Amino acid sequence: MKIKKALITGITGQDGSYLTEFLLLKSYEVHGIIRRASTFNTSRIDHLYQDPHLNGMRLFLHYGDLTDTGNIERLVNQIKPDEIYHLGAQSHVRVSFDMPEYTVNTDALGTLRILEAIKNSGLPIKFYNAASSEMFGFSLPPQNENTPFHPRSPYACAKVFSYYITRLYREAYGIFACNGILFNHEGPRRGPTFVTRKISRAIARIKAGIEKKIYLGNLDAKRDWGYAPEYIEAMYLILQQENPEDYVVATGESHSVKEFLEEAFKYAGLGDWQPYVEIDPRYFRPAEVEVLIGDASKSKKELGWEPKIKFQELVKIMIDADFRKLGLNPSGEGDKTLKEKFPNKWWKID
Ligand code: NAP
Ligand code: F7E
Repeated sequence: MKIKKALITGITGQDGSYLTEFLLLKSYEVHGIIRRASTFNTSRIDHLYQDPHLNGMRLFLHYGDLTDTGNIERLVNQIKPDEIYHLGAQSHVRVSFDMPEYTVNTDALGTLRILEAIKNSGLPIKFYNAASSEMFGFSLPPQNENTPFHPRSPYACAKVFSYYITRLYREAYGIFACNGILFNHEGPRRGPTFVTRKISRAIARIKAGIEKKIYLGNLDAKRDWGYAPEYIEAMYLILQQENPEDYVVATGESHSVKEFLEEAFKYAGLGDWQPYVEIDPRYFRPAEVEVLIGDASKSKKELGWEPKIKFQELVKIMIDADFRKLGLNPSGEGDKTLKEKFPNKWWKID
């Protein structure tokens, strides 16, 4: 049987690392684009990497950048992947207000560069684009595939372009190009400046006596938070369908940052969160997305995809992981949930 080849942009990110684990277990040959950095930026995939001189290697890393057209064209033509999972992005909404041009260059034009490379290659490459619930912005919840977009940040504007250019290349050139409109998905590998991980990490540091306080912005914003490894399976399923389409992936539950704090401090045994939290206006955004609640009924019906992990369990999983990382004893309910709900889980517990 022919071995399938996948190319992943953003392989060093939260989602890229889980997807690599998933595809390697599915016997794919996986190629990933990494950025040259003066420090190592591969910590999330180090456990998967093998010496390139060994036989039977199935993970290959290539230097590249989404802002470099020639590099993207060359990699697509060299690797000739069956599937491209385009996850690379400047993914921080707050930062996109500070770096709007860079964000648009990477997140919007980066997608166009890959689609052009696919089109010019003439190869039958399937393309997954990481679209985002941020595109809905101000639109009233619940949000599904038919909800109008009302982006509220340079990041969201770039993702709207990226969404439409993906659709256009599907309609105009017949490319198997799909959008996964994923709502927030989190886990122990989440970047430490996103709010869930910022909180779980700070709680572990408070417990360990390293920190006393956590500084946050808007506590009233509500998000539909799911568990990242489950969302990776949806990405894969989207590219295995008969026809290329766009799908919302979400839990259908929404909670505020305040509720996350309540749940997390309680589970960690610290009691009320108020004494530990200060508001720092620098974390406010010039325009905020107040409420996101996804309606993933299309994904359930057509992909057979449904999330198993909901809010409270997610909080426990993240706290357990951050406790373990600091050598603290986790209370273990999060780990127990993972074992019970995923007896055949494919990802490494962090
Ligand atoms: P992440 O952890 O921030 O990872 C982003 C990845 O993109 C990293 O590998 C990063 O490389 C890479 N990258 C950034 N700029 C690049 C550039 N100019 N050229 C090449 N690579 C670049 O993001 P994530 O949470 O895994 O999310 C994956 C994708 O889904 C992103 O497109 C994000 O916008 C989108 N999304 C995420 C969520 C969510 O809740 N996680 C929800 C909806 C959509 P470095 O490691 O070198 O920085
Ligand atoms: O913010 C509020 C903040 O940065 C969530 C990205 O993966 O999901 C992510 O974007 C909420 C916002 O995620 C702090 O104002 C309060 O309302 O964790 P976040 P995000 O902006 O929802 C979407 C789907 C993506 O596509 C993005 O790539 O929490 N908040 N205080 C804070 N947020 C942060 N980061 N830091 C705070 O101190």
